[in-house]
Amino acid sequence: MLQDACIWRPEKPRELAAERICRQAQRPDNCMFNEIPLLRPDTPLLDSIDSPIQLRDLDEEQLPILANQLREYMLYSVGKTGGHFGAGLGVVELTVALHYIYQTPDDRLVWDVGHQTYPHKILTGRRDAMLSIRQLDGLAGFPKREESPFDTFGVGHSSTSISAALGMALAAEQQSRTSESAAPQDETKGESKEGENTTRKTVAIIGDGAMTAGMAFEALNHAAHTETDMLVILNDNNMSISRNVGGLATYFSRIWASKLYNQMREGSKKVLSKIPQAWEFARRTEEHMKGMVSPGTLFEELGFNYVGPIDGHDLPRLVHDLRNLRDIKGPKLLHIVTQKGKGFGPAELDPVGYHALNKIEAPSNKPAAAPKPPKYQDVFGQWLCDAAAQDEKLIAITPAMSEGSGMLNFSEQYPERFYDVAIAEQHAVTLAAGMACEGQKPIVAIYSTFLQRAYDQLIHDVALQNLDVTFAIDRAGLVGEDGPTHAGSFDLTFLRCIPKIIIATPSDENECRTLLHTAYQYNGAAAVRYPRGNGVGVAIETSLRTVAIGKGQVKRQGLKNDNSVVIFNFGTRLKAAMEVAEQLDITVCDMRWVKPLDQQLIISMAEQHQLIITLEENAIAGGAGSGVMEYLQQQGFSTPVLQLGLGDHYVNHGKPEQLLESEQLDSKGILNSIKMKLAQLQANKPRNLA
Ligand SMILES: Cc1ncc(C[n+]2csc(CCOP(=O)(O)OP(=O)(O)O)c2C)c(N)n1
Repeated sequence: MLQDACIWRPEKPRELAAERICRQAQRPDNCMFNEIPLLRPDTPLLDSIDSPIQLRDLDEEQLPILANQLREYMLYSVGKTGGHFGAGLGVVELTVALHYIYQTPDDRLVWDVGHQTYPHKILTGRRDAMLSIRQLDGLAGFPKREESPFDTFGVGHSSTSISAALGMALAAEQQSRTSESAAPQDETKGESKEGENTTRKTVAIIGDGAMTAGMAFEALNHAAHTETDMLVILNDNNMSISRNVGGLATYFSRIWASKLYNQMREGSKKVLSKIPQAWEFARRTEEHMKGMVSPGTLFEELGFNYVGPIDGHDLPRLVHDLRNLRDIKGPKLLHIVTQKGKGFGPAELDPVGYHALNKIEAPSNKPAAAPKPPKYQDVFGQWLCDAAAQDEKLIAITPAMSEGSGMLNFSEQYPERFYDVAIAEQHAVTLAAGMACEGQKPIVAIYSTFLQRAYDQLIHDVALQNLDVTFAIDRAGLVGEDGPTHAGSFDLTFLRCIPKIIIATPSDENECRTLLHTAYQYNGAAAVRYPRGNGVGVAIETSLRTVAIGKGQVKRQGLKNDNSVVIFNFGTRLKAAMEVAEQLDITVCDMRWVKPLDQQLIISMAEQHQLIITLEENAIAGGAGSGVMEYLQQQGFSTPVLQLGLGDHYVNHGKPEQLLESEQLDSKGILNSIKMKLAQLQANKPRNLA
């Protein structure tokens, strides 16, 4: 049966022969896969490549065969593990060409976002390890410097590649100068470090989505000014996670559409260059036309040598152009046009749906699992629609994350009040500030990790001016398989110190709705942080209700004795706290608000208990528990406090439950920590008395 279900089924049976020919690489670049292989495909050429050094030994004619096997292997491995999908398929040919032409890892490839690096990982000695990707102790889903010398720059957030590559290129120039000036004094030291290649090349690979961020343009601007030798490859697939939006996206589409014009231009140049007056006239006319449609004017004006647009799946063309560009000095930009999900039929048709893939489970006879509670992102999305129906001043803003943030329904129901601003978190926040100045009520839906990008805007543009902006902060806390680049570990810490902002931490999906509405009604900066994934399964009210700001709730009253303990829970760990409380018979408070804290509740609980536990899915350093400690200190309490949360380290990727366990934030870990603290207090008692 499994055999039957496995790999690479041709669309129609009669195409089998053609597919076989294709596999034998007589038409290697024409293969289209329509199913994910469940069994390891036959990829002999790929299997012979354990390092790009071997790849560079291949004949150019073999490269399309390799690309085809690489694509098939990637389908297989992502089917086994789940993970990012469409973006990697779109850069298979580019990845092969880059490692073929450049002397990696001496020459530096700097990938943007990094979700497209599965083919790069496969070609750089991690083929078999791909089956561990995004799993605890396995490969990371993004480039990671500790993982491989080929991963030159750790990444996960977008639009960093040009800055990082420029830094590397400038460093190469510095080192080259140093080694040149060192050479006459010491003839034996011709190079700056043993074996180091100081004329190394640097290439940044950035998508059209990532190019929309200000940071990418800051780097382009600087790169052109320095005239540094580097190549930027713009991988233009017209997609971010959703369809790419904005003037830049339109500009790129026009460039591609004007390819015909470009070809005509090249043809006429050759003819006209032989007639000087006609050439001068044509040149001026061309300058004029360039402003309208010519490829790359923008980049050329910035000071880049622009080449393209070219078909990014045409391997011979890629190899040819990269070879030429490698030997041209100065800042260059190669514009390639690719198809997200290339080579896998369903992904080509639905690139949004196939941005990432879930692990393919083999068919089983097990009864279907019970439906899960709604995801927090959808609870937010529903609240957004309901609140918008009541208040026409409501505006919703997303920096390119409309699907992930649960805003699709809203965008369809209220298109005129929905703004996808592209990957531009800083702009999203200040845009909201501007709207708030004019009396609108903007909501910025943003992942915790990406809000880090807009910290100054949050303080300087929103909070300082006391503007009425609500932040719906998704993916707060650990995020699982995406790992530390995407974990929302710090928002409570960096928000808590901002004057005037209010901060809510719902502990279930219904509280999420209620606190969102309460924050929205507050006239000022307000943040509600909620986690990735599904709710805990409580009923969700349909009404739009608010609760008191800065007031928590006693969820469970514990035993009053010499060992009495209270847990102040902030957000997602309430269920685990309640389980522990049942076992130890202790008190639990759902604090709801990190700012303002429920000071009355804190004081009364401190008076009644011998040990206070603070619990949060945020860095302990500076988090909600620190707020409790500060307040107790101010009030002169010396009740011992145990702060539970994320330690002073980055938490790697893995299943959410594994990570919670490793951070001792599951019920077992919380229980152990409390028991240990109680034992420590007991042990210290006699010593104190002695
Ligand atoms: C700063 C930041 N904001 C948002 C994201 C979420 N994100 C991941 S991939 C992606 C789309 C990137 O589009 P593009 O650069 O064109 O690459 P493609 O997926 O099309 O290959 C987005 C918005 C991110 N990684 N970093």
